[in-house]
Amino acid sequence: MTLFSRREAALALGAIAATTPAFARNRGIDWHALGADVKKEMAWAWANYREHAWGKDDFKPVSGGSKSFPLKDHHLGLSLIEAMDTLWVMGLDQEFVDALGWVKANADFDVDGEVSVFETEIRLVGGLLSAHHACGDPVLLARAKDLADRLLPAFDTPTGMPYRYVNLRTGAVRDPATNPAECGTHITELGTLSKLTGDPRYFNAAKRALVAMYDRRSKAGLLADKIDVRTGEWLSRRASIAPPCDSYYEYCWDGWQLFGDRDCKRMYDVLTAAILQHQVQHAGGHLWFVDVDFETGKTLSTEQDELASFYGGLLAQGGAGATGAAYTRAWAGVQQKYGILPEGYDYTTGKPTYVTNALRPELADAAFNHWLLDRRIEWRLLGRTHYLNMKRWNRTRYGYTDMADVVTKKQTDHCPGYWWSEQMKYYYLLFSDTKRFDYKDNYLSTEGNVFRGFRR
Ligand code: DMJ
Repeated sequence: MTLFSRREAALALGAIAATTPAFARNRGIDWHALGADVKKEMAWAWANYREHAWGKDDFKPVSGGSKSFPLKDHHLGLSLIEAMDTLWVMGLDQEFVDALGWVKANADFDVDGEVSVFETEIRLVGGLLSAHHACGDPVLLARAKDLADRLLPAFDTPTGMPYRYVNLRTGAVRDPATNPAECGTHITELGTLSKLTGDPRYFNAAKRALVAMYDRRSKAGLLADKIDVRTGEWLSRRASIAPPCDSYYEYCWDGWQLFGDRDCKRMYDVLTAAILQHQVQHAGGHLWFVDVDFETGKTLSTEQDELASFYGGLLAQGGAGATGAAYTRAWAGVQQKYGILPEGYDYTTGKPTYVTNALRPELADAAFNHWLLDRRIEWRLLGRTHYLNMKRWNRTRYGYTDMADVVTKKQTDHCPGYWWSEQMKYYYLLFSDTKRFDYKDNYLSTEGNVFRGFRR
């Protein structure tokens, strides 16, 4: 007696063939359930922020206190503004509406205090613009414009490279000794503002700064990490992909990705070719980037900075997928070792050089960018480990906190604003397959702010 007819058996085999690869592809993981879990954690942390620190800048999730940033003694609503587009894309709609209400009633940048031009740009101008992209409310655009107008005096220098600090009310500037990241991480925020307002001044200021830095590259094609914005003289010799240089390279690529600006693409290509030529080293089956002298290419340091772990995703975006993946895998190995990445690590000793971790999103950022490009499960798994380890070791009474020591897993009492904008969004987008996001055509800034790709 046969249990199945030939046709039924063929159908059953077909069904197995059709379902097994999908199951194998997913490694038996319910990714959408994981996305729902990220949303639940976001909603829980948000409710606590709302109860204990509503409208404050950085939240202290152990004590329920807060800390102002980027102003010294005055809160601008940093975490709230950073969280907005993440709330929206997760479908936490009431929370988003409440935050929008706060911005309308309370966001006021007319303060006699000094801010970092870079931090204010990427977090606050960017946060307001991505929230505007999510809902289209003109007040968000007006606030972003008002704030950007207060930053613009910093760009008024002989070279076009901005001072590091500006007073939001008086426009007084301070500290001409800048670096690639602080000089060149403006074009997507200011360019978006130009696009939305029709006023080219914003884009032009940002591009002038980007080009001014590029034009001062060495014959080897490398940038050093300190420069005087008044004279354009280099003040250091160190070339690095880590801070304070990291997002300069990101924004050369991004100027191309978001606006199709060919100069930006050319700058990215030239600088990246030099980095790949002079800074790559292989050790123990892994690929790393070392710091070198920007003229001679001589190695200065093999120490690795966790903040550079985003760079593999950028390389993949720019077309160097294999090198980018190799670098991200090197960092995945460090994550395997410590659970949470130490902020400093030396591959020659195999030991951390700094044991702290300020709730950093960079490896999740890389995983998300790789996955957007090639959809390999490896990147989803990497993001999942990053998330689950964070849940295990950074979760505390009212939310998520920095780590004082990744070896002993000692926590501190501080949640940086970018946590709301970056990793929580990367995890959710990586796992949820949400319909609110266009996975094929999108743009996320260095702070995880979405300027293209939301589907209302
Ligand atoms: C974020 O503010 C941005 O990603 C920035 O470019 C550098 N890193 C921090 C988070 O670690």
